[in-house]
Amino acid sequence: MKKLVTLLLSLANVGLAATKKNFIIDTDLFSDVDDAGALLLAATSPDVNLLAVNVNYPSSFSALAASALLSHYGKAHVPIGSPRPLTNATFFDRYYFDLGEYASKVAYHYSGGSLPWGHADNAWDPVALYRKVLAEAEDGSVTIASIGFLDNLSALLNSTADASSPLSGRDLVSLKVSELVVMGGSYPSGGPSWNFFGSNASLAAHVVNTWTGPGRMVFAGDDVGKHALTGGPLMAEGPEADPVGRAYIWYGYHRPRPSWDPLAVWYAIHGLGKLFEYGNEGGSGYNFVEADGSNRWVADETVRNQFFLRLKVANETAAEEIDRLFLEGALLAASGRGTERAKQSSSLLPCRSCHGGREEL
Ligand SMILES: *[C@@H]1O[C@H](CO)[C@@H](O)[C@H](O)[C@H]1NC(C)=O
Ligand SMILES: *[C@@H]1O[C@H](CO)[C@@H](O)[C@H](O)[C@H]1NC(C)=O
Ligand SMILES: *[C@@H]1O[C@H](CO)[C@@H](O)[C@H](O)[C@H]1NC(C)=O
Ligand SMILES: *[C@@H]1O[C@H](CO)[C@@H](O)[C@H](O)[C@H]1NC(C)=O
Ligand SMILES: CC(=O)N[C@H]1CO[C@H](CO)[C@@H](O)[C@@H]1O
Repeated sequence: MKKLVTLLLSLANVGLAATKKNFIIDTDLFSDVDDAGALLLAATSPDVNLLAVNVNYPSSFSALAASALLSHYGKAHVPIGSPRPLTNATFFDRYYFDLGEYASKVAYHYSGGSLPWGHADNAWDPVALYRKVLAEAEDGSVTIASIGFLDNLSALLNSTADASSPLSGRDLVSLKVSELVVMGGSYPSGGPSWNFFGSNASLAAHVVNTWTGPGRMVFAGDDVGKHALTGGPLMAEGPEADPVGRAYIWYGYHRPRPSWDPLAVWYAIHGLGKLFEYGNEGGSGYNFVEADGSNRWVADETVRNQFFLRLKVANETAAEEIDRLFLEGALLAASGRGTERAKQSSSLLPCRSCHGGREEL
């Protein structure tokens, strides 16, 4: 184990020397746990320079959980935005009466980072945060991974000059953003998709239908991660007190989950790589979102900066890659500065409580 950890650390250090992608994540981190997995990937990837995390669901626990996770994985300094007004909503599975809640638990037991427990009010306004980090970034250097609702991005596009930049939100995006990766929709077409209608479908339509280049907009549809079930090895073999491992247990009671957000973030980090290919033949056309959150791909030879993803490997192969990275990231955090905190959390949370959940199912 020690050798493995040393190897991982040295790999991470090699990564530091290479160019890292400037990255912003926009996440709901509330009604599904795969957002937490996606944050683990981004926070522990040697290829990512995480500039900011915007939360697009107004629960204070979502913002606090984002802070706790970033802090655990060594990214305590990353600023976090949250929509207002904040609520104290907690997830309740009113559809299946089956899934559990994780955000408040992660927020409390792993409290840390820029928004420790009790300090959700200090979260940035998402648009102000977007504008600040975009204005400070090199031109054409920023990747945004949208793994939840698109409300904040709509507000960013509509924003006007402020202290950070004299540019409009749309001009700032054109100048700074090289790629927007959007998890949501069905390709080439399909009915209402959760990330498009779950908050405000007209805002999702606004972002997708009026996005301006030259940056690319790439869609990871609902089909991409649906059958790639992950989290199993992290729950079973990961560090006992890893917060994302815990979150998967609290949410799914030891059952793995689809990898919608982790696979979207994997693409945002690595590009097509060994997992993906573009699904739109010839790389042309554009996505159109309707007012109800359904969508369709429109053929248009003149539009060349929009793409949708298909897995080019088996679901199981994609899942193995995500599971491998979950474990690597969790081990790195547990071996480094995370150790003390992990021990502390472990004593706070006797593991019996989580195994109890499984037995009751
Ligand atoms: C949420 O809970 C905190 C801590 O109990 C409290 O200070 C705050 O007023 C609550 N916010 C809302 C909107 O109820
Ligand atoms: C941004 O402006 C569009 C119209 O141009 C509007 O439909 C949308 O609701 C606005 N977004 C927000 C977040 O207010
Ligand atoms: C969607 O957002 C817009 C702009 O903020 C707002 O005017 C509209 O009422 C919202 N629609 C729903 C269904 O909440
Ligand atoms: C993933 O699994 C689904 C459901 O079994 C199947 O329809 C799909 O073709 C699989 N995808 C890949 C890339 O193997
Ligand atoms: C500053 C700003 O406009 N923030 C917005 C982020 O998006 C939500 C949803 O539209 C708005 O309520 C916030 O005002």
